[in-house]
Amino acid sequence: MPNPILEARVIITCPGRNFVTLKITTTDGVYGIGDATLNGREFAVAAYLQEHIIPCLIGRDADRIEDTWQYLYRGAYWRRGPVTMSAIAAVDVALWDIKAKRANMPLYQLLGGRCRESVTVYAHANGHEISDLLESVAQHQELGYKAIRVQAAVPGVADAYGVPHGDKPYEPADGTIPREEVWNTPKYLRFMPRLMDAVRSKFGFDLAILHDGHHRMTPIEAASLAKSLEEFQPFWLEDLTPAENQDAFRLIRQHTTAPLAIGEVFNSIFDCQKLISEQLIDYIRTTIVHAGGITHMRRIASFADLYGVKTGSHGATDLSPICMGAALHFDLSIPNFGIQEHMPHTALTDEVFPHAYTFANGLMHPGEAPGHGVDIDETLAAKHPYKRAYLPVCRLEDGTLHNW
Ligand code: GCO
Ligand code: MG
Repeated sequence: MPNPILEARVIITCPGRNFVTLKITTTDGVYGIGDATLNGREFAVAAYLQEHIIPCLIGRDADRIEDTWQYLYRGAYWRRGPVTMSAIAAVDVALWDIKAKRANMPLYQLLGGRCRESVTVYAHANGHEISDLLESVAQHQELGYKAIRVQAAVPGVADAYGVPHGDKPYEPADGTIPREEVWNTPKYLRFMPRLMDAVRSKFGFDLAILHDGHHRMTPIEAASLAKSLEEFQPFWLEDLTPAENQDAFRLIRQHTTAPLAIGEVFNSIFDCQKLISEQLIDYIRTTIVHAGGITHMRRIASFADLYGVKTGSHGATDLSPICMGAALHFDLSIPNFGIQEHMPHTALTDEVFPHAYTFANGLMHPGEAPGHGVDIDETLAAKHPYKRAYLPVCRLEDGTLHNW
């Protein structure tokens, strides 16, 4: 029996930061929701959905998830890119939500059932000084985390990635126009071994330690960082250099056995085809929302599995709780899951998006609610309207525009 789509709507809300949600309702009254948030470019995805996708959804059979994915991907003629792929992802996740609700199953069951008991997540620790960072690592360990990302301010460098300004929790999209940060790579390269040494000396080698380079190095700088940190056995080094040129990672790989992770800004399997098939990375960090939904993420994960590459999905607070919920079902159901990023949302965001997923002892579970288990309180969402916000931009000390 077909299950035609009756209605689809975009909901934009800002419970502290902006989120875009697609809500699809079918003629039998079941609804599903998908995350469509693209930090700093929210209205581009909202307009893509409203003007170009929703008119084609009405009357389509909600059960035909793969066919709908192909229709939206191939049918647009213009392929890929963060706006297109986030819009497709929102539809895809909403349809998986509907299908799992109709089957009366938590989504991971529909995806083949669980491959593990729960999902290991990593937290963010940071500090203005190494001593603050060590304290932050200790606090996260007390919360139960077994894997922790470490970022600290670099002496003599105005702005380091991943460190809050002042005492507020870290949240980079804070400018009504983009804030300009100033960066110095050589100072960072000299500082990082000191940071890692301090962390390993205090916490030993059992704790999984991660670090994010946030695209700021050239390939040879990245190789030099990885080589210098290898002895501290990082769980991974993330986004050391941009990957528009996937070959850049071959150079890094030639110099180090430190595990490499990348992919939070990728949108499709083609962005990581060479990285994976030539085994230039160890973890692929694409997410449900920015890489075409569950349907496309399953394709990326299956491809990665052939080459011993594991997943390590992006899970920052600019991805809504809907993405987090969907990611946890995905993580539980695939064989080559590696780790999942977890940056907890604010209490208000959690209230706007009530959810079945839980955290305990460094592990998360998507819960047993039918569907992906995340909902949206539209009345509360409406009380927190969109506020324009930009991610920062980054310049070198001589004023050259760099990668943030
Ligand atoms: C991470 C990320 C993020 C991004 C953010 C940009 O590893 O969590 O690098 O924090 O900076 O998602 O919008
Ligand atoms: Mg990152």
